[in-house]
Amino acid sequence: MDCVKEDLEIEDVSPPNAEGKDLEDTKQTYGHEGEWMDEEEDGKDWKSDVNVEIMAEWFCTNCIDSNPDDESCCGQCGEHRNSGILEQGYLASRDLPEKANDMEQRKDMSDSEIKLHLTFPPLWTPQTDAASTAIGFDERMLLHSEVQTKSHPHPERPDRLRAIMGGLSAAGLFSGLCCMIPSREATLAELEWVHSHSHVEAVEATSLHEASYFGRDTYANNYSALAARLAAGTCIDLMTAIVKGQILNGFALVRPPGHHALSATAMGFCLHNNAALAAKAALSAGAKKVMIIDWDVHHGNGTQEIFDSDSSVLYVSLHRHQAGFFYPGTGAASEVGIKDGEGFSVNIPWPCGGIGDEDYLFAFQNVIMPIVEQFAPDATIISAGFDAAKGDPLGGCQVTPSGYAHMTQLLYSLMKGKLLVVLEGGYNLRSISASAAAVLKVLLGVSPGEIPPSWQPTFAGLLAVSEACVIQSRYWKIDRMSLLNMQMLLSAAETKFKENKNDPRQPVSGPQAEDQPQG
Ligand code: X5A
Ligand code: ZN
Repeated sequence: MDCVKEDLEIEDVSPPNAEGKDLEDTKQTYGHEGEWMDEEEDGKDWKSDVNVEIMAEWFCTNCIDSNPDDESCCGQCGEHRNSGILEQGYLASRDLPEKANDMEQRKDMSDSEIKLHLTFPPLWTPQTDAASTAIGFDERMLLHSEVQTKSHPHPERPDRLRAIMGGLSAAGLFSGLCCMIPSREATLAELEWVHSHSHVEAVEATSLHEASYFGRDTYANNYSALAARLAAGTCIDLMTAIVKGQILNGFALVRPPGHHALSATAMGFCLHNNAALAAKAALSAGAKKVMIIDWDVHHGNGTQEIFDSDSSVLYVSLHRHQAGFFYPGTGAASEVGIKDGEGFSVNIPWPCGGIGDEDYLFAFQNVIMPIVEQFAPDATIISAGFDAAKGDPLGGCQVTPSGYAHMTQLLYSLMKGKLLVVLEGGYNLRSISASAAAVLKVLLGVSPGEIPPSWQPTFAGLLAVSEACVIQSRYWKIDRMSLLNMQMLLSAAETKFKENKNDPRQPVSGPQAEDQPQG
């Protein structure tokens, strides 16, 4: 097992400032700053000189924040300790549903109070002529979970898929509307389309151990290699079926996620790069040009690396970057691809958190759609993490289900429906199940409607998009007028920005940010 141990110790994260990022990561991932590092060193969950009394706590199913034992609702997100979120996803009552269903108690409740407790699927009409949409899912992907040795649950947990599946079923999005494709395991030869032989072996070898780690945050148990093969195989099969015209589009509800997995390294909760494998499958099924658009809040460093020098795969990513201080640290706008692939990586790096729908739509309108129209892909894969969603414990951004629906719609129109959506990250169960449902509806042919007429990016969003525009205009035609317009908005906004206490999250044209609810 010598080679395994060696591989397990590889941690290929080279941030510009590892110390700053580690602290941020630990805090964001585990909610308790520094706590995790203590455990690594001494293997204890608590220090007796600090915690004289041991406080009982519970971890919120929805957002994994810790709560004192005497509270019944999560202080962070409001979810009831025993809510039905794993069965019903975003349609579960946030509060306990029994109260509203119990006629005795209900007598004393007002109509609006009852409405608060009962949630119904919003009304919508499926397109009857919609060509088929396939879901890829397999319960064996739930077997991949962290062997609990830490005091805080890992955010990348099996409940993520339970909540999404629950929400989709409760909303009636499955029955008769979608077809399920049976999952199959990717073969080792397929995995080597994008991964090194030793990487594939290292992942396979984890099945011999009850618990193993790639770096500090990427766990594996006995079933992780199986789950990772199933996730990859599901994406490969869905993509192949789309390119062959057997289905119109597909949603791969898979885990472990994939976009941080490099050709030779597992990292960032990712074992095999599912989206990259789907892109290779598209190419071998006859597609000449493939696009991967990655809206996970983290940069897909693995996907970018795999196709860095490849002009047949266009990689586009929107992500929180913070000048390299946000995980994984890569994805500056200046990273455009190398050799033959120069100009085939497009990075839109948000300089801070708090980025929302209007920034994403602004990026789609000004950089992404113009480039995608020129590239004219034969197949499009969305690396769909939902950790930029409002309420996500890691992302700190503001995207709503409607924002995800509009992004999907823009790509849907361009690709005439031919899309493969691959789940990546996303850690607030309510946010991810509502977002996944919104995306699936668009795949089923339900339009999210017009984009609201008046909307503005934030200063931070404008900054990132115009930076990407300037850099990408070396490779793609970017409309002169929209470049000019952005420059003008920018200089006007710079003045406002200074007046507005230097908050880059202010909308570029309004003081009304204060009125907007903060997630
Ligand atoms: C897939 C994904 C996040 C890794 C964060 C590590 N990974 N701190 O969202
Ligand atoms: Zn992510």
